[in-house]
Amino acid sequence: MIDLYTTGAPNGRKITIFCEEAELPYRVRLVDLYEGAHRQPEFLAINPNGRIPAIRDPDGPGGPLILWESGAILQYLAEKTGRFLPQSGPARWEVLQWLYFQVSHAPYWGQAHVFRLFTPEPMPFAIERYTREAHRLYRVIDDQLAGRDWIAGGALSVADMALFPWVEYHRWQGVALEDFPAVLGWFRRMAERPAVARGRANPWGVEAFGPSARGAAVGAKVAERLADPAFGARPAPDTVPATGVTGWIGGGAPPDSKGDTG
Ligand SMILES: N[C@@H](CCC(=O)N[C@@H](CS)C(=O)NCC(=O)O)C(=O)O
Repeated sequence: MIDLYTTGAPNGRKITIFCEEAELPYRVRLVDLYEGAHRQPEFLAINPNGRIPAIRDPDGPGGPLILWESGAILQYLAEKTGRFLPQSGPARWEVLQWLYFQVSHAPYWGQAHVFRLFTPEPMPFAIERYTREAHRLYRVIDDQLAGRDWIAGGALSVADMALFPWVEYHRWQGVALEDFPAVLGWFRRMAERPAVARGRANPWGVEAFGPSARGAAVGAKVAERLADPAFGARPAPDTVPATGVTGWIGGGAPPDSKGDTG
């Protein structure tokens, strides 16, 4: 049975959702980030990068396999089970393209979480930059999902499973899903799946913060921020001023621009 080193966090939920969908037996080995378990030598021996998720597959190719990085784990499990990643053809590359898109852009959403919810003092530049980028990414996904049930390859895939746990945090990112109707429809399709429901709740869901006192403190902080009317008044994509360096880097140069770095 596969050991999954994880906690209640979006990159870990990618893998619980996969295992539930693929009916692949797995066992959660809790690495509670709020307790600093990911910085302990026992876990660093598994993932020297000190991040979840990681897996240990006793039946790996040529012997037991330890693997970390959520995208690599999803691809490995998809190939191991023959599920949720086409084996060849353009659909395979489309799914991998969107999988790589997700894993390489998720940190923007992560930074939106940090700067919108967790800095001791508000940092407007960072809030603007990452809120703007969060919206831009939802626009890209919304355009792709328009007229499609799933993000890539014409069927549910590892790319959907990578995206879903991050879109679950849209409120943290200052995004209202109503502004992105194709994403909203897709999000509901995903959420209705019993396997997704099981995976997104293991070991705990987006509204929970685990058994530790620090987790409870983070949960209280999040609840306070989300209840703040100023937090809810997100900047909509076209009302965030695209000026100077912030506009150029965060929002992309306007089409008639020669590159305004002012
Ligand atoms: N690129 C990695 C990112 C993993 C990651 O950042 N995981 C977060 C939880 S979602 C984590 O372990 N954070 C611990 C920390 O920031 O110290 C992946 O996709 O697996």
